[in-house]
Amino acid sequence: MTLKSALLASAIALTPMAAMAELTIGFSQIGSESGWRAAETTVTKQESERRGINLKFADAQQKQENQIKALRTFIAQGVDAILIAPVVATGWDEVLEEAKDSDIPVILLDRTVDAPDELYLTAVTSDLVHEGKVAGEWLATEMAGDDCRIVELQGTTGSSPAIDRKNGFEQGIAGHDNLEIVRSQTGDFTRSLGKTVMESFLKAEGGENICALYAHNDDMAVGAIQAIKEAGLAPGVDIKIVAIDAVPDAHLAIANGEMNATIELTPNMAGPALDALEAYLANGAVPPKWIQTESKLFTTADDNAAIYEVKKGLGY
Ligand code: GYE
Repeated sequence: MTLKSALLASAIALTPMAAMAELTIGFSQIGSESGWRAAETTVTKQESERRGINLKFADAQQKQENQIKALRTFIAQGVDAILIAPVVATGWDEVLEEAKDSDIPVILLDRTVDAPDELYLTAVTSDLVHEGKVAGEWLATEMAGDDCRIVELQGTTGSSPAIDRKNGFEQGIAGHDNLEIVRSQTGDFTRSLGKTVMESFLKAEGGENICALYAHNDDMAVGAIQAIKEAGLAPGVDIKIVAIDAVPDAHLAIANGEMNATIELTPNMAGPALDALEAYLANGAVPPKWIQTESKLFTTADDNAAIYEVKKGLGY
């Protein structure tokens, strides 16, 4: 523990709630590319307000250079800690070193980085590989040995969810020779590009030759559903659809028979992150390098209409 964090810890130890109320935290958010991302931003602001934290929010518009600029600004401002959802996995070592040199703890939210783990306090993420594997295993069970030509909409190129969810899905379908990924391309986690890329898949393969879509997030799946309908096909029936996030519109699509399964990703990464930060700053409690959030599969067997009604008011 450095002198600065020791002094801060002793100050917080004396007046824990008041000291937390004086915390200033910089949050470098990727952008608002998906409904899930918007919900994460909402929840992070709510969790900070609840704790009396002064949150400095920076939206990077999906550009790494904007996130690096934001981190340097936070460091210059001498914030007490930094939260970052890193848009891609590489290119962070230098700026994370600068934060470390300034004694500013950094916590990663929902994505990881290819950097030495001493450069960040902890990462609050789901098991991204497991999510992909659950999706693959669900499709294998659903197809029950029938042949299935699969198209895949990948997340943002170079991001840890795109890398890990692709690897996990391939693990999930491994050993099932009846399942084959015939097209795989990034839709950048957005509805619009998900629709455009699905249109290209339908044109290239012929809709009748596509059995299933695996999308790395629900927003790309929702865009693809529009493309499938415009091609005169029934999403969820002619083409099975499995994705990840469990945003309200995915539950609505499943309830309407237009999608088949989604794996839930909680938008509340900030709660566990701020709890860990509070313990670290108050008494030097070092958290594990990975705080894992749970992943839950939802299918047509669940009451998706009711779940939609509950979730639609939660900041998505
Ligand atoms: O699945 C997607 C967002 O980083 C795991 O990013 C997150 C992903 C999430 O764009 O909706």
